[in-house]
Amino acid sequence: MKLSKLLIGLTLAVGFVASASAQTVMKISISTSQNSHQGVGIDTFAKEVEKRTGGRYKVQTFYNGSLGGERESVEAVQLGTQELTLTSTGPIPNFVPDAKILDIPFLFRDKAHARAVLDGPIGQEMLVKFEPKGFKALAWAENGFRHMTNSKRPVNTPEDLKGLKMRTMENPVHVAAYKGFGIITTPMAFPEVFTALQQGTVDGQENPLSVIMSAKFDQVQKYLSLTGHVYSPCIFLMNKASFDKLSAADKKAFLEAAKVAAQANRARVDADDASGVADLRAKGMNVVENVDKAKFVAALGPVNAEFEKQFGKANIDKIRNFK
Ligand code: EAX
Repeated sequence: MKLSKLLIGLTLAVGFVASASAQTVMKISISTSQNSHQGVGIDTFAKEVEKRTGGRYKVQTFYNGSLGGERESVEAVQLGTQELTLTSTGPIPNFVPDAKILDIPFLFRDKAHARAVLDGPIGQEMLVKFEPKGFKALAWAENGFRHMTNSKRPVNTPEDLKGLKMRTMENPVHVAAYKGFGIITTPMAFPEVFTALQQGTVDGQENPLSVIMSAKFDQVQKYLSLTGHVYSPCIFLMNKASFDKLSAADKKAFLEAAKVAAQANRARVDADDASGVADLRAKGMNVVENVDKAKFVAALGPVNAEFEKQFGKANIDKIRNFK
């Protein structure tokens, strides 16, 4: 081979290696659509990571549970077959049981309270508990306060829920509490919910306005009640080994990208909460805005006593009373 040819070959080979290693591609997934509070969250995250790493990292975004439901995505992140996911805490108890305390109904007064707890010492200590399980938890985001929908009747009090068959997340705290309301609980992964509602496999489900709107549940549910029975956190999870491989500066970039993304996600939840009732009414839903909240709280008396035993009353009070 002529020397010039060899040199061209070498140059091409070096160029190929350099460009191949110039960008690392990672995947992030959500179970809701791109046009949603979670979509805004991961789109912002991808943009911020790219910007803050000068394009050395690219985050590919997957919507609508196209890589699997939330439990499958969290498993994939733990195994490292997928680097990142933004998930609700629905499946989290299987991985980090301590996080269950955040799923207790009527724990948070409002979104400001929940956000302050999650961004404060309690929430930040909880993020660290994901590390021994193979995750780097980058930041808390949210779904918002969950409300009930069904196809049978307006719900004003817990008595109206008795005997309704409702899809719940695969979350033991939710399931225990909703049984306390008298609901027949049917845990199910999110990607199956629309069809289950459409076919009448279940009568109802519960989710924040952001999810109800982006999943178009108004097409298959007549009644919405603003029960606000539980706050639904979301969390940006990354495979721990993938995070550990990053340089110190890139680690900071990922963490900051997740913080900015969480802010964008929460702002969208606020916007959806502001517009949701009018939007869903316009689409034909019957909305009960003022449910008898005290009765819903009272219905959970016995379940709450159980939770106090399980999690420690002092730990629950620490969250309830956080200012
Ligand atoms: O995270 O499963 C659920 O109801 C969740 O709220 C939904 O997947 C969005």
